[in-house]
Amino acid sequence: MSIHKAKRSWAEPYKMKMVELLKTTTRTQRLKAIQQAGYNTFLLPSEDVYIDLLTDSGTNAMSDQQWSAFMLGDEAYAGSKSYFKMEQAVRKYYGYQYLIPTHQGRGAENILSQIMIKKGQVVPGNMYFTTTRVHQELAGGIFADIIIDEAHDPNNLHPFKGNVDLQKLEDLIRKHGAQNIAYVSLASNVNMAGGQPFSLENLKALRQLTSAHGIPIIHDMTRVAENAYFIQQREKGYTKKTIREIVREICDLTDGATMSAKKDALVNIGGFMATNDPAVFEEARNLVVVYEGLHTYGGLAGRDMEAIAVGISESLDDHHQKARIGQVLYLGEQMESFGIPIVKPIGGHGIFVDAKAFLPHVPQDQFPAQALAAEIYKDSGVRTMERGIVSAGRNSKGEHYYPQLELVRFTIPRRVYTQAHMDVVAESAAAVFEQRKKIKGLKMVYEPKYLRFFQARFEPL
Ligand code: P70
Repeated sequence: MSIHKAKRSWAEPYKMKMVELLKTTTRTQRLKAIQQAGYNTFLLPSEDVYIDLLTDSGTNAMSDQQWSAFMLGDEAYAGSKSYFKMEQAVRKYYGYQYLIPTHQGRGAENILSQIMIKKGQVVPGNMYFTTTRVHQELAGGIFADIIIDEAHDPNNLHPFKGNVDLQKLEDLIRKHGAQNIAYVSLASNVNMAGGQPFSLENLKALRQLTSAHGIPIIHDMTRVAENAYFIQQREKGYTKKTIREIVREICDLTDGATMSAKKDALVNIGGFMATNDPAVFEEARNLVVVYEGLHTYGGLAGRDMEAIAVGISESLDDHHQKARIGQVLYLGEQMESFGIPIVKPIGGHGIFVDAKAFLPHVPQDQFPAQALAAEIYKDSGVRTMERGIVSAGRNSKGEHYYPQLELVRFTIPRRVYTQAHMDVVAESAAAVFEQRKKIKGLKMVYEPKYLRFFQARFEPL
């Protein structure tokens, strides 16, 4: 055997042409910064952050092709050429016929929810997402979680934790009647479950069940390419299919979609709503002018729509996804080797640390994930995000939802950080893990009415 033991590593299918310099901070500076931020990483100035793993949303590095497409942006108020390019990309790669651009995902969620939900209707979904649920509720809908139970268990190794539990959906249909179900809100690569995919087998069965009852499927396709990668890796019959083919098959099994293009589609801003239903399109075209802008730009600049069109195509490249999810896997395996409890299987867009297992001595109403995110920042300037009780918010009676998953998300932007950055992150998490017994909970001292996690403030107990 030769000295390199026949090891064949893979690497990113791109190289760097420009870099952004980062500031390093001292521990004293970080202690002050997190205190001033009310122990909420959303309130830290990014200048005080070294490695920013708050989100993969809008934080991706665009390619030279995307940047050059920027220069082709047609900034006409009406009928922009760039709109037609984006429409063409959505039709070609996703198969949806009608496109309404929006400033980002939640703009699309607002319009779609207003059109498709009647007051009092139930909206079943494969786990809640914060902005999605808030728009469903503002439109008078009642969210019902129909994800499989395995998704709520961080240690369960089910390969498709994003799957819908069809029995739960059938029970809802029986209880409320199909006419009282607005649609099934189906997210690909479920964010709050840890970036976990559904299988095509499950989606096909869901399609059968919903078609039998005339219930539409609305696809939150924010991370559909990542879901397709897992199907390619894990599902029987799909190993030889391309991500592009799998994505198309997923979209073809649904009736419409909302998307935050800030994730999969590799841009810094943008989103859309898409549908195959001309009546829904008609209404959306009416509503979008109230909230976003004319239906051929929906709050985006022409250059943004150009970059989205290119980004959609780049996101479906098999090598791109292998490197993207490969980097997440690398970080997760490093953390596991240090004994840090994380959600398994390792998901698509980040590593989700199990704060309940990390800090078993901190009760959930003392916000263990929030406290842990603050500790990680103090240790190394790495910024992460709480995805637990603070994110879950309160129910209509004003009580906290107590989600089973109490997580800290280490989210990886696409094409931004190196393997060495991942080493620094894993080592910081390990250093905090060694000191875990000394970490205390927090109390909330300011709570906003909507999506409280963004602006809530805390103090140490
Ligand atoms: C994140 C971001 C956004 C998102 C999403 C899914 C599955 C819709 C949207 C909304 C940003 C975020 C949002 C709320 C709380 C924290 C962070 N997710 N559906 O970091 O899209 O942001 O473009 O309006 O993941 O996960 P947009």
